[in-house]
Amino acid sequence: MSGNSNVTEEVDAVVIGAGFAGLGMNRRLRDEMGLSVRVFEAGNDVGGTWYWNRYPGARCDSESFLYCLTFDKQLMQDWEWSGKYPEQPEILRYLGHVADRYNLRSNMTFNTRVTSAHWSDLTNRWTVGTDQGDSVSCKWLVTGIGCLSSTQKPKITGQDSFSGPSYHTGEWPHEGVDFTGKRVGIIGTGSSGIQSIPVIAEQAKHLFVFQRTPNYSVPARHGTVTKESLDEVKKQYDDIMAKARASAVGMHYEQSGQSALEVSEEERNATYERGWEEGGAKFLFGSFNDIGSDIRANDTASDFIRKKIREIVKDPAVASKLSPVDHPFGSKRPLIDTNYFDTYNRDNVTLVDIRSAPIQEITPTGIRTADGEYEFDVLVYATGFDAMTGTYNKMDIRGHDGLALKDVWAAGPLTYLGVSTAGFPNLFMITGPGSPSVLSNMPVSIEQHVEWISGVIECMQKDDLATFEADEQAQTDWVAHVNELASTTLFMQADSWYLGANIPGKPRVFMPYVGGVGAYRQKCDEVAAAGYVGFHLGKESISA
Ligand code: N01
Repeated sequence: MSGNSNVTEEVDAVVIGAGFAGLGMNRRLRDEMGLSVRVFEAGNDVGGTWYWNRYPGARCDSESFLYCLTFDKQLMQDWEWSGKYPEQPEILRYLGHVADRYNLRSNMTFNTRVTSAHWSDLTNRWTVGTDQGDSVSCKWLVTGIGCLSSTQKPKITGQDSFSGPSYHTGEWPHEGVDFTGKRVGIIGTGSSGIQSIPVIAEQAKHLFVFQRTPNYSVPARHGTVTKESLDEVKKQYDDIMAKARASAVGMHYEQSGQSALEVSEEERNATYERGWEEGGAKFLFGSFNDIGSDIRANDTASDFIRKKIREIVKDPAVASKLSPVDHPFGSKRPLIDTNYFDTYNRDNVTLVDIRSAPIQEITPTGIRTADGEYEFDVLVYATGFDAMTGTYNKMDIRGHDGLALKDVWAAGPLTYLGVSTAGFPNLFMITGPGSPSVLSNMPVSIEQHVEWISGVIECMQKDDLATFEADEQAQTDWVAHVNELASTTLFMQADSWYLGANIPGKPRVFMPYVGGVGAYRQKCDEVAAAGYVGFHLGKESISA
């Protein structure tokens, strides 16, 4: 059936990745739909993002009870989160529990990276190749590869000469790193940087933070959760998740309906103050509805955070360097932290502003910038990821007539609904570019795609269809819609990874869908209800 004599296995579906997406998809296709499934995972166990990102302080910004799979209500009742925000070890334990509970590892192949996937118009099947020599033929190919899974380590002159160990936050050693008595240099002050800097500072002899762009951050107000509060959530879980699914960002909070500009300064500051005290997403979502769209409204929030930075950080020169001025609050990923700005009051922490005095080279003993030399024993790269497209581009994915996905996406990713791309039949991307994905609480968006993709496959089985493929025009219209929505927001005013701006040479295209999780779900449901309008359904089954 595969037409390839080297094929090592024939299955209905191949799923790439064993994080939330791969686990959820495997469970659905294999256990609920009875398909044969092979899952490939590069790591040596399940976990995805949470398998790789083990840096000190790593935790999720979504509250723990929202950061879960919902396909089994009993699982939701049984699992007891301990933290307000789930910490990396706990999320990894949770995903391990899900794998154990449903025996999801039995058809997973670990330590194996998918390197190629080639579509055949003759057989209407994919042949998936791996770095371990597998060659698996499948009818459906589903990527659950994450949006932030290709680490970005900038090329800096002399970096190979550094004599101490160096680590990327996204590929952290499983045995951990002991910084006791060490001088540490860290490059990067995004989410990974602001989470790890306070924790490393507590352990290290000295920490040098190399900051190119200061970031806004609000306190997370992290803590433990009580059994009583979790029990209360569990009683209302259906309601909470229904709200999350219909919301803008996959969380159940009520979004404020008020403009920051229609209240007095006193009232506005009182609202921000409450958000600051409550912490986390409440600051952004519970305050005003135009912070993300109106620069005048945004200025009020940005000013408030800058004032807080000046209050917290004792040295005014350091506070000034830590205050973002080149982009509006929220135009980069909003950050929440624990003691981040406070950390710069410690005697053993030095902020090095590499915007005004750029890094010239990494030397065997540290970093030389335009204004001095900084010596340390360990170097940490908190420099982020080639987001959303990086991992796709690393695989040799070929559709009709050998068409390479990375060529089709050379000027930016092209998808219809962020789940499918024209020219690549029966390929489904969980939280692909053009879907809400990274602008949402990921498990909510992941499960929506798992459900929608399984709906397509059920329909194909029922109608004995061979192929399912996005229409070029529908795709063009969707990409235009995604861009148009983004252009009405302040997201376009920052050099963020959402726009590919962190990768030299990457096309500047806003990749996620900003229209909101609820609106997006509705659109996907309408497309399905209308018989998958905007997709071509190939009627000729090879089994016919
Ligand atoms: O990466 P980033 P991240 N020289 O790209 C700097 C998710 N996440 O790993 O801003 C010097 O945000 C760069 O500087 P600049 C979350 O979605 C979630 O921190 O480009 N500096 C920046 O400071 C997040 O947004 C969670 O000027 C260089 C930093 O490195 C995404 O992952 C936790 C440089 C990179 O920041 C990525 O976050 C962690 C260079 N050549 C991550 N290149 C939670 O849920 C880059 N930088 C909490």
